[in-house]
Amino acid sequence: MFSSLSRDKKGAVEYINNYKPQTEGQQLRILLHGPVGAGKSSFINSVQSVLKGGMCTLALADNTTHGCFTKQYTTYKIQKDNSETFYPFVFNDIMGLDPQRGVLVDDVKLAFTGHVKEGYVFNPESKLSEGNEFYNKSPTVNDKVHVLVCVVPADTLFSMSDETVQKIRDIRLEASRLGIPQVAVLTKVEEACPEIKRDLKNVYRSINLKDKMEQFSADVGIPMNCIFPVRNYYEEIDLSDDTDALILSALRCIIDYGGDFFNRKTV
Ligand SMILES: Nc1nc2c(ncn2[C@@H]2O[C@H](COP(=O)(O)OP(=O)(O)OP(=O)(O)O)[C@@H](O)[C@H]2O)c(=O)[nH]1
Ligand SMILES: [Mg+2]
Repeated sequence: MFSSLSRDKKGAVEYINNYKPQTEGQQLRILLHGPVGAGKSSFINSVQSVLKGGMCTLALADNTTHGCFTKQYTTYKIQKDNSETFYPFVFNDIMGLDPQRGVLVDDVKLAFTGHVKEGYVFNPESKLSEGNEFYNKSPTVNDKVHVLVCVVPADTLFSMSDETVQKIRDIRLEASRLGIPQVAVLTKVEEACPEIKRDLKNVYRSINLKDKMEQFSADVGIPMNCIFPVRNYYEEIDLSDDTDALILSALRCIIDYGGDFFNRKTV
């Protein structure tokens, strides 16, 4: 039988496959930020895995808990149907928001406005200066960030340091100032709630998770309808419809929000 879940999935995949920014050559830039080890790289890998229908490791994820693994400003593109074309949206995975050694809020702000060049290695000690070879003096619309995604782990949501929460808030405020839409992706939901570990579909019923989302929403100021619970692909070999459905609904909303901003800015 054709379940509603696989029908939804088909619809979401079609929507994403057919998505086109208004102008030819435009590209939607999605910037991921959040605490170290939150699952930012794993989320990019998960999106690619869902769209390709098999496990992918485009943005290497790390399974150690020390320091930040992602240090470079890197753009990830996803190839369409093994052809030479790419999806018209790209991801930037930024170094984690560690209170001491993480990326500087000032550098995230520079990334918003397209001033950080590909390959820049973030320096937690000092901000990217205009004289640096990785400073992009004349960013195009494609270099700018069109949607900001805050990735936070559900299982350790409330053990985040005050500094990290403050950094998330600062970054969000700057994005708001620039009119950049924001979405949050709550990862590791199965680690946060035993009922979800038992069955991922309980994501929609879990009071426990809803409480966490509400608290997080109040802490950082992202509305509930912009917070998406997901479980990333990080060790399984086989894809599952339930996991896919969560990742796809997050991605669909990210694209929608980003697209709105993009069209508004360029019309
Ligand atoms: N259980 C569980 N583990 C996850 C999930 N997503 C990521 N992980 C694990 O969390 C660890 C960190 O994931 P990464 O994707 O490297 O995290 P990151 O946010 O890119 O980290 P930095 O680049 O260091 O800032 C890895 O061991 C992943 O396997 C998830 O949804 N559930
Ligand atoms: Mg990473």
